[in-house]
Amino acid sequence: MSIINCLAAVCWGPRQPLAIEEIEVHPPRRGEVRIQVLYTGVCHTDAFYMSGEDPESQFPAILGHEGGGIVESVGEDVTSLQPGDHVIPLYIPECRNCKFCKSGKTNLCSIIRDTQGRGLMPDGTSRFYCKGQPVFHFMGTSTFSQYTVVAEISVAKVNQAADLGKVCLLGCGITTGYGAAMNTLKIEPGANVAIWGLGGVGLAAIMGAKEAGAARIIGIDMNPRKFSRAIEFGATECINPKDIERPIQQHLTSITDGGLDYTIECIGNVNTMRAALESCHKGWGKSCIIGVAGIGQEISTRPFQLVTGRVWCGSAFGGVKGRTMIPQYVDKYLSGQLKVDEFITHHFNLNEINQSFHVMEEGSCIRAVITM
Ligand code: NAD
Ligand code: DAO
Ligand code: ZN
Repeated sequence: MSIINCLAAVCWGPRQPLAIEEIEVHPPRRGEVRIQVLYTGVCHTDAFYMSGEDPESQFPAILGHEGGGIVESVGEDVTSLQPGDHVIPLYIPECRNCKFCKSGKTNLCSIIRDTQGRGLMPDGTSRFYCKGQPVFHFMGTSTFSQYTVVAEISVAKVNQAADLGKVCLLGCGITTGYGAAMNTLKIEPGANVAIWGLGGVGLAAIMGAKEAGAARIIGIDMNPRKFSRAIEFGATECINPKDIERPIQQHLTSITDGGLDYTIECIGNVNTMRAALESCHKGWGKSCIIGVAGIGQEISTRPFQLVTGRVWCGSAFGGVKGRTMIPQYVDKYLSGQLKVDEFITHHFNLNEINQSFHVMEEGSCIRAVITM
């Protein structure tokens, strides 16, 4: 196996636009695979890292974590994948062997967490070089490159019938919202649910709540342009907190006979996280935090809210064990039971990737897909 020269969007430093560079992608080592990335989505987490506010930010780095591609080559001892396989890289691996994987209680496989958090492959080195210097990996995926190298345990092999330009989005946002409703909260038929934030993650949470048979699904967003799509996805009503004169939790408890059975925060704002918890029904209401808040932010509520039976929880990647469940989600998409195409509002080529961040910031974008 030889070094591959290809193009990648490199982040050279905080608050700088991505630069399209020719890079070297070195061959996969033991337990690794090299993937030709064909498509990638763009997510807030990429923008957050670019801002330099992420304490784990290191530069230069190749970002991206919503990819779809084809295995180009495999390293020593790789048994579950071969060249030609269609795959979705995973930012939460599934080794099936660590304490976390074996617990049956979580999807947070932690076997390569340390090196992944430091932007390196599990052996502590990088496979990317640009202008003679090593470039950091990102989230164990680095899908903003035409070729990437990832750990075998960080790869979901998916049905070749699926369009990778669509199902790449199952690598993060859609799976996260849908999975929080289905796996983390396990919403039951007839439940009343409220969802804060009607971006891609919130819409996916609505999709999950609808599939679970929720009776009432209340979508909440400060941008009323988000409402029509939320209704199409299954929200039964939408509320703009700006239109409500009293605190939103007071309004919601009054229109739902005491509060919601489930609430989901898909914004990343500690005030809406509190509102979501306090909108839950006494005795059993459960609130799930998905949104990622800024550095140093803390949540708070009166402890009595929890003493009286409300439950606060969180969800990462929808509680999904990626190697096992992403192929199932892809099959669900292929059989028409899971929306994916409906999330895509923008398409760009790799050399236009910075535009995808602009449309995300201005609020017109649910998900952009980049053709590599
Ligand atoms: P998005 O920006 O597309 O959507 C957020 C929505 O919230 C927007 O429609 C915006 O108008 C609305 N909003 C903002 N402030 C508001 C407020 N104060 N009140 C009401 N509405 C408000 O974002 P997204 O891609 O859907 O992601 C949502 C969150 O989920 C982000 O914080 C992201 O980092 C996080 N996320 C978490 C995970 C995870 O595994 N936990 C995975 C992916 C994304
Ligand atoms: O195991 O400590 C850990 C971290 C696992 C990663 C969880 C990521 C959740 C949120 C990421 C934002 C979206 C990409
Ligand atoms: Zn594990």
